[in-house]
Amino acid sequence: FDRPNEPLVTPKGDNNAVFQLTDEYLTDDYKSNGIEINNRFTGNATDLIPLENLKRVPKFTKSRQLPKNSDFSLFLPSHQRMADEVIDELMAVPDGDLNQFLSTCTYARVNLNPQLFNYCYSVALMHRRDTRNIPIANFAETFPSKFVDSQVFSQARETAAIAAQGAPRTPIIIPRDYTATDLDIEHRLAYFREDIGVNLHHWHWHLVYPFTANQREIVAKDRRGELFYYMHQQIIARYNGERLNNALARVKKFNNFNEPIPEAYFPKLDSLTSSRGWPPRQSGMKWQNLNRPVDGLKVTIADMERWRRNVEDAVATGLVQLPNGSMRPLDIDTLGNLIEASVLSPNRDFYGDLHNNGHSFSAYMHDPTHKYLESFGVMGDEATTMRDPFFFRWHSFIDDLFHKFKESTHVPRYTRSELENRDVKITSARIESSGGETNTLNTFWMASDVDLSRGLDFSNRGAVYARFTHLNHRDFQYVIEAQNDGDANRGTVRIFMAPKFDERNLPWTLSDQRKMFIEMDRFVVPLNRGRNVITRRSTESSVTIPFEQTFRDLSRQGTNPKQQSLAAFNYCGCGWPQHMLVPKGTEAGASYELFVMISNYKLDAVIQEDGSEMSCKQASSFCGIRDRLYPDKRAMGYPFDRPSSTATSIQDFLLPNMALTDITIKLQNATEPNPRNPTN
Ligand code: CUO
Repeated sequence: FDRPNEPLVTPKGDNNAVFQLTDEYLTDDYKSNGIEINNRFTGNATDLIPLENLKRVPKFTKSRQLPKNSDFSLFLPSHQRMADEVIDELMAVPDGDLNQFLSTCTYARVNLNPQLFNYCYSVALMHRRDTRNIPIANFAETFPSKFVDSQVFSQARETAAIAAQGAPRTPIIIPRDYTATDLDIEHRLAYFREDIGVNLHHWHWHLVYPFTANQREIVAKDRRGELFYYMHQQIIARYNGERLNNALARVKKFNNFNEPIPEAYFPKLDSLTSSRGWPPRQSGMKWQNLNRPVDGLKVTIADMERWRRNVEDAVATGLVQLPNGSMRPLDIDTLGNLIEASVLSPNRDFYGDLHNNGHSFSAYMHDPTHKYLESFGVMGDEATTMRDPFFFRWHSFIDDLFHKFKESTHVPRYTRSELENRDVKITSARIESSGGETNTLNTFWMASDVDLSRGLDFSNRGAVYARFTHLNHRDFQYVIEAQNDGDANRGTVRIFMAPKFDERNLPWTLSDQRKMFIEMDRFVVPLNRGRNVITRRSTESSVTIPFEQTFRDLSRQGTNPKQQSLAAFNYCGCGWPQHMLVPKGTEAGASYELFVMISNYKLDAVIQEDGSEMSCKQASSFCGIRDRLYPDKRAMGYPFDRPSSTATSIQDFLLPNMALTDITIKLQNATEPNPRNPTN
């Protein structure tokens, strides 16, 4: 299943086949035309997987209509309906009957578009009781063409064809600047927008939090609407901080839907599914009314403006209109579902599908009516959308709707008792870098290898590495000293960072700076009576997953497939990549403020509903915990999610249980090879 570009067919009755397919599984192409089918695995197969006759053969009435060489996007209504249909079938196989499940998946894999299959299979693995501990294959390895320069692939094929099996492989170098030059100022942010780990995180987040499915419980996860707001708000905050580090102003929200868009994007990606290039977007293009029957997409800019007005009314009045005309109070979770829109939106007719359609408008500016038979641009795919500068302009517009709500009178300001933690006082907070410096974070560039071979249809097995350059930082730790004059108890440590100055190099007002604070970590600690020294390593962050988890560090797993799957076990891919935890900073040193708070755990604690084993809890700040309640009772982003009633600067905001420390982020503008690279 991990090799989407290879057929699954094997000759009938071949006992060396990995998948022993019977006629039932074969598509008409192979069933009746007399082609003699070679078994690609003959002689190599050691583990045989017999398939059962299906107790229920899925019809796949809608989903079969998507051609196998078509690209797939969840933002398209017709594709959503296809995915809903397939997910229903995969979920309908009785719990515990893994042979039937595997056989049904095989049938789906043989008969359906590979991208559609991969999405539905991943959702099913994640949501079925009997498969929830099975790791999802790394999407960048399965579909590498969504993540790396298309020129890599012809070189990769050459390498695979020439190099002998088992011979050492030299990596193919992906240049750092392959999508544009610095003549385009937006290109300064390419290292952020095109980072493989960042895009994988975003894709994985949407896989964990689908906005559509016929089975409500797949969508209706704890606070998923609020998390849609918060995770994307943090992406915008991080991006704005990076812009300041690159001498650019914060991103301008896309406010006028009829305005030409100056930021262009030329992705230089090819789709290996459709064998076509991803369409570029030129400077000065505009949104156009969309009428693409093939995608089930008929939506006008006037629709978008109407939905926007309705959402803005809900934000201004603090009330949601229900389909029967009655009103109910608006909350942040409902607002998230309503704007996205997910199937939990309380009134989809009235509030429409604002955010998702924004992606579609942006993705189809080059062919709004399907006149040229063109597919969507990168904005139309959750795995590629963050590459485009326009993603951030669109999501700044979305973010601003949420901020307007948080700034309205419908969201009460925090009282002092909601912010303070009586008896607890932070006496100092500092950062110790592994390089030995205090309150300085060190960033640099690193060259790392990814294995592309799964996503490529090579006959010659073996790894094919691509070496790409990404931001990284030296490990560090926080050291926090706190005095507790009360009884022993617990506290939640909340760590944020923001640039100290705005784009004009002036100190921030709190109303702006609060939107710039990026969450670095959040964790619960015991507080003894008296003096406490809390240390926490940067690698333990509740925001990130380790590098090996983002990229599935093959170098450490050996070549034995069994070893590999063991090492990949418990792999949960949602989480901000650890290598992007720290903003780039500047060579001269960028001034940042480190904010640390210890809040009262009694007001933070969440009682989980059941005691089942926890999995995927690492990156809980952005991804929640699988099958559990979001592990913090406070509003997401607390204490910066809403304006302060009194403070105008961060200094005014501080209470004894908080601390603010000046820190510097220094970039060493040189590239180091990743010591874990298998090709070193
Ligand atoms: Cu994540 Cu617009 O929701 O891309």
